[in-house]
Amino acid sequence: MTDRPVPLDPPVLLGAAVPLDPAVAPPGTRDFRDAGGLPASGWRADQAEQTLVPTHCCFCGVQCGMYLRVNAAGKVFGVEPRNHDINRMRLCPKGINAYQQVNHPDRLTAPLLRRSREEPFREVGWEEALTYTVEEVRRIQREHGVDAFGLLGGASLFSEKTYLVGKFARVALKTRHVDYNGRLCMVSAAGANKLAFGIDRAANPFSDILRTDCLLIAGSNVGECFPVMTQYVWGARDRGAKLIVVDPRETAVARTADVHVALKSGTDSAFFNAVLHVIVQDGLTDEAFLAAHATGWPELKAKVAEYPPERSAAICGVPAEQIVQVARLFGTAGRAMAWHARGIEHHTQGVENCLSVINLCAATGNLGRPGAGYGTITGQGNGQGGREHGQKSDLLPGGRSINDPEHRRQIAGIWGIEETELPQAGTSMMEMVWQMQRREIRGLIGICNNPFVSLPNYAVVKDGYDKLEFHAQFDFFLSETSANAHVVFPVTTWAEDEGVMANAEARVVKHNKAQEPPSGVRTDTWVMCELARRLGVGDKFDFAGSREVFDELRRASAGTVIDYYGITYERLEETGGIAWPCPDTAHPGTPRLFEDGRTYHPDGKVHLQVVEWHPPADPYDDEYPMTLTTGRTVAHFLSGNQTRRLGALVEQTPRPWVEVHPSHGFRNGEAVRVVTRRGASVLPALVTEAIRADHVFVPYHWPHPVAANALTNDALDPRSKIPEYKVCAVRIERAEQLDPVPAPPMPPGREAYPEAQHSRSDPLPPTAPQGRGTAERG
Ligand SMILES: Nc1nc2c(c(=O)[nH]1)N[C@H]1C(S)=C(S)[C@@H](COP(=O)(O)OP(=O)(O)OC[C@H]3O[C@@H](n4cnc5c(=O)[nH]c(N)nc54)[C@H](O)[C@@H]3O)O[C@H]1N2
Ligand SMILES: Nc1nc2c(c(=O)[nH]1)N[C@H]1C(S)=C(S)[C@@H](COP(=O)(O)OP(=O)(O)OC[C@H]3O[C@@H](n4cnc5c(=O)[nH]c(N)nc54)[C@H](O)[C@@H]3O)O[C@H]1N2
Ligand code: SF4
Ligand SMILES: [Mo]
Repeated sequence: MTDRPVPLDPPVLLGAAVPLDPAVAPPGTRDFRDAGGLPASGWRADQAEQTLVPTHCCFCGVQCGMYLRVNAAGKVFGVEPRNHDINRMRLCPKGINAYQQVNHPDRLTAPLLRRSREEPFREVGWEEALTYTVEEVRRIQREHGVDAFGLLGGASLFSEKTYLVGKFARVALKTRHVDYNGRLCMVSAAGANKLAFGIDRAANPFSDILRTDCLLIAGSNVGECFPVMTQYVWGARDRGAKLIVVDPRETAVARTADVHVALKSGTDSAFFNAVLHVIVQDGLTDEAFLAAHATGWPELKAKVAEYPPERSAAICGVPAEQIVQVARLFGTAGRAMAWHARGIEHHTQGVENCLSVINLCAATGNLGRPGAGYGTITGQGNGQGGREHGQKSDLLPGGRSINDPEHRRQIAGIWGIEETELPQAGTSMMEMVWQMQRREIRGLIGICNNPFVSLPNYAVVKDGYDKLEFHAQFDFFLSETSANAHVVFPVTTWAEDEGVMANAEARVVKHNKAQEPPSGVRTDTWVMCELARRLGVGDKFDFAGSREVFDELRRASAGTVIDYYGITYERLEETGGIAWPCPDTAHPGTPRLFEDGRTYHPDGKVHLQVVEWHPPADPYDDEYPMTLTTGRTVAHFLSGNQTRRLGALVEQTPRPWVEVHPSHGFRNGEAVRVVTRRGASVLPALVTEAIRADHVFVPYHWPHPVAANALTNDALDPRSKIPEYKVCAVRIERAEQLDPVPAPPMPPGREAYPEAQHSRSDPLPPTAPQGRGTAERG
């Protein structure tokens, strides 16, 4: 922040050694050469009438720019690199293959309907599907009350659609029960950000990574999950920055780190408290910064005094010297930065874990300066934007609280309803499933989520959904969840509509429409507006498309912390992206927060929070002595409904596996039964020294019977309500037969996939990039 002397930037060398130059284009502040849809100069189509449409990848929170290639018939058929300043031409395996979804033979092209789960689906017309849905909404709400119908949204939707999900729930369905899949993803970080800073977004742009002297990455497999972001990490390394990685596994990025802290899952807050303990002891805190800009320091200081390195070393299963080493590297760096992701957030103490990292940055004065700061790496393409405008059960547009009378009045005014008509806060996604089990929620619409693969404790999830009297899903491919529904609405992919997403830097980017949807397919926006019209509130949903919704969203966010008012489609196209808050159309956006020394709390201070470590929810005993942790692999995305259908990605990674340390005596590829208190799966072993001997790891992109989520625990963080995906108690056993990998569900009348999908290396597990295999060495 400003009153601390800001060292002059070391000159950033231009040229081959620095892959990305932060001086060229801090987001949203400079002209953006690549705007306006023009391909690189000198490019000429090699086919008549072929065009390139500038847009962004649909998958992760990096939001790489790309061009979609469109042929003379107006169909997307390929991808071209785009020199957007986020990614400078680069794309990862998912980004390169993303276009194949658009004209994929598995696309849903007609609504599917059945009145009971005993019947097969029939393809029906839109009229029948919409009429039946509205009848069921009315019946369930008449018989059991408005709150007996729920809505679950998603953060792969454009922000316009996420805004509509929140409005559709409150104004058309009039229910309190609306939530979304970001609840499974970033809510712990969101909770911590709001408590500490009064604003929920990363504090610094990616380009600041290039300017830091010490980069700490906690609980993120950047190399596989945000592959293009690694360019920023290597850029920082080229300048000599130190790298610290905190992860029970030696991921690709961890392998190159100065310090890799391979702690036990579920112990991060004990670790970070001890790091701060040493920083205090060594006099490395920034007392001037703390006095001027923070509250709660005396209490926090007293708490971390209870975490000497020896105590935390025992909890975390790492050497005490490593804690001291991390403290000295971070505490003595001129500018230090911390980024984290789900590894520290998917815990019953997810909020505390994030707070313990914020405490570290604030106590060392590392906030609000180039190269000094803090960020959570948001996961889904619109993981950031998806949490801003009201699809979360307790939020209204602009991050307003649904519990705040003034906020309620403001939004009721914009929506043209009485404040008293606005429902109160609902519950979280997993709690809604428990309510389905208890038949408190009897009808549900799901838009952009696949809980049968992605929610924890599959047996509970299946039971909850099976108890629904009516269930509709919107998707473009038939997911495991949609395949269990009564109605499936076929909707557009990201390439068939326009709209915005906000990436992990809170930079709002514009996605453009590259082709017309296949016949029979509608946008999520159209379906929500049409259902609203039939529910009698069409006047409140009179939107021709994304642009009209965006204009209402801008107005609804004006004057809030999450201010989009100054962001227009035209400006996004000109600039390549604008970071909010952006209060007026002349405002350049806010790539870096807190530069003026103020947070977004009324007192302008960082509110430091005392953090206490507690053990994970699932206890260890003789039957379940080890730790299961779950996460991702580079080739697949989330529930896999999008990527398990793309040939190259399936070939790269056809099936899940279990990563085990060589000390357990398994051979590579051998069948291992992974057993928890909730279920069991038999998976091939990937034998590797890159995981703690007391841990196993399973990637989660596949359904039952090879679902990681048949094993995981549905315990929730009491504040953020995020499930504890990253740690539960487990045992492993030698088994005979691998469990089969089910083929993706198909709509009626289409040729199904063969029972199991093979790659050239099947049945051996693929060598994960982080998998430091040892089997070859005997
Ligand atoms: N290829 C690919 N990329 C993706 C996605 C995808 O599905 N596939 N999904 C996107 C989304 S929505 C998200 S949320 C992000 C997720 O991105 P990440 O959070 O980076 O990915 P994960 O694999 O969930 O977990 C990250 C790391 O946490 C470690 N970990 C486990 N337990 C602990 C712990 O207790 N403490 C610490 N410090 N680390 C721990 C794991 O070993 C793992 O390496 O990725 C995004 N990008
Ligand atoms: N064990 C374990 N489980 C986890 C995690 C973990 O680390 N471990 N990670 C969690 C995390 S971080 C996340 S984010 C969740 C994700 O969980 P989900 O959101 O359930 O997973 P997705 O695969 O993103 O599901 C999105 C569905 O919507 C569809 N879709 C995509 N775009 C659109 C669109 O524009 N409109 C509509 N209508 N549909 C669309 C896709 O085809 C897909 O079927 O999983 C969580 N589950
Ligand atoms: S890094 Fe993320 S945004 Fe970029 S191409 Fe890969 S999945 Fe898409
Ligand atoms: Mo996520």
